[in-house]
Amino acid sequence: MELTNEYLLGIQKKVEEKNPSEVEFHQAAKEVLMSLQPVVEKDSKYIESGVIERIVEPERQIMFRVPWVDDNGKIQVNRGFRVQFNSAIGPYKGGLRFHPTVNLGVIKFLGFEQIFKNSLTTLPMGGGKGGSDFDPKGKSEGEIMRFCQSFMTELYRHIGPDTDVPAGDINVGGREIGYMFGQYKRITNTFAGVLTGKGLTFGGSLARTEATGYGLCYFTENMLNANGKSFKGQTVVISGSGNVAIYAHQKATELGAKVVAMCDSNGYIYDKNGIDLDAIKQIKEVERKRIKEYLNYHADAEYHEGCKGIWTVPCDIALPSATQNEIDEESAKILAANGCYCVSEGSNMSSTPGAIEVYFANNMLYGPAKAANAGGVAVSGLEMSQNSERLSWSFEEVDNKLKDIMKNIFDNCDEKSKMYGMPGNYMAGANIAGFLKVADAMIAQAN
Ligand code: NDP
Ligand code: 2IT
Repeated sequence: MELTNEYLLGIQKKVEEKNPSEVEFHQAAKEVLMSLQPVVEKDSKYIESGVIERIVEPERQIMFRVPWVDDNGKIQVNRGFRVQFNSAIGPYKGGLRFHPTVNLGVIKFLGFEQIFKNSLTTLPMGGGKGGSDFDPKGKSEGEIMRFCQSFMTELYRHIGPDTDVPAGDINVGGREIGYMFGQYKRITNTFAGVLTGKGLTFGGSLARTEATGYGLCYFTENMLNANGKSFKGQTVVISGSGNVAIYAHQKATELGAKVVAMCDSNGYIYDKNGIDLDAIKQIKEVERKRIKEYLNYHADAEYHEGCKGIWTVPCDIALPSATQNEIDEESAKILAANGCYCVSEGSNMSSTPGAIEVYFANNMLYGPAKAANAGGVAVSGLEMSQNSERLSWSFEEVDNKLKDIMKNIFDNCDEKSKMYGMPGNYMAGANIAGFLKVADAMIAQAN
């Protein structure tokens, strides 16, 4: 697919001029604009209302200093971000990422995609994202706690249960959310549903931990079924070994697949017998160590330095679940040559534009992140509902709602791909379906 529509090309040009060096944001915007070509050609109201010019401009972006005291008593400083991108259909909602690669362009691509993802869930959530270039690797518990507290000491004034509700993302899990929630509560003297992914003793939802990985597999199973296939008996490669990857492994295995490779940013493991998830959980969730340690549990498995090599492991289905642009054109070609017929994205913007072209050229099934990984934020939305009614639902109740939401997302992507003349292009389907609801709300609200 190419971006050829003159009007949309003009918007893309402006996005690039007004936001120089934000390359990830340019990439995310271009993919959506490309998908919207048949939409503006069918209904001129999306041009006349200027809604697309508006949707690529964040409502508000906040950048702040985060000073924190390290274990030697020295003050360190990081940069904090919160981009409140769109509130047309609900309070800003989206995760916080702590990683040295975080910059404004990364947060803006994530916040932009979150608008459409949250719309697809059908729940009332706008789009936002935040985080910091803080690197938790090698930091002590105390340093991480003090960083989280300092981060919230600024962030608290910008968020609220009806304003903006952050959650986790890379390197922000239950522990960090707990520290940030505690700080918010102390500063404001309110016990409020202002973050999701909370601990189960203070307002967290059952199944939120599992939600993104489970949801990814529910979406993928729906996509496979619609194309005469299923996870059963398939060989699967999952990149990453964090929250999304671990629960994707668990659900894919439950659905009958064998997961043979996983990775972290240092390297990947290949276990022809199927990766032992208990070992991974022990290494990653309990000990917070490197994936290489897996060899201490299974000496006959292989470890290879470098995470990119994971895409050379032959598989039927690939579930990238680490970070953006982790599959490039070269890796996509290797996957295709080795017989992989389905790529479904747990990480946000897992694939470069070149990789996506390879998927389509090889008639592979492609589940785009904003649809495939929407289960996490969907259960965050359910956590907000439970907090509002001051009740908590059972695991089964939440999991069943998640299953329904993921099926509905797949059906909606499928339907829109057909309606706009691109059957099977779930990327376009997701972008269009996510866009239409938000755009109509923005037009009605004239902002
Ligand atoms: P975690 O921090 O729990 O795990 C991240 C995993 O990816 C780790 O194995 C990490 O390795 C690896 N990783 C991170 N950055 C890089 C990098 N630059 N290069 C190579 N490997 C990397 O995060 P999550 O599992 O929560 O998030 C994974 C992806 O899923 C992200 O793209 C996130 O945006 C997306 N996502 C997360 C949701 C959630 O609910 N948590 C919801 C929807 C999407 P290492 O430990 O070596 O850094
Ligand atoms: O990318 C994502 O959807 C997330 N990191 C989860 C966001 C959320 O608010 O639960």
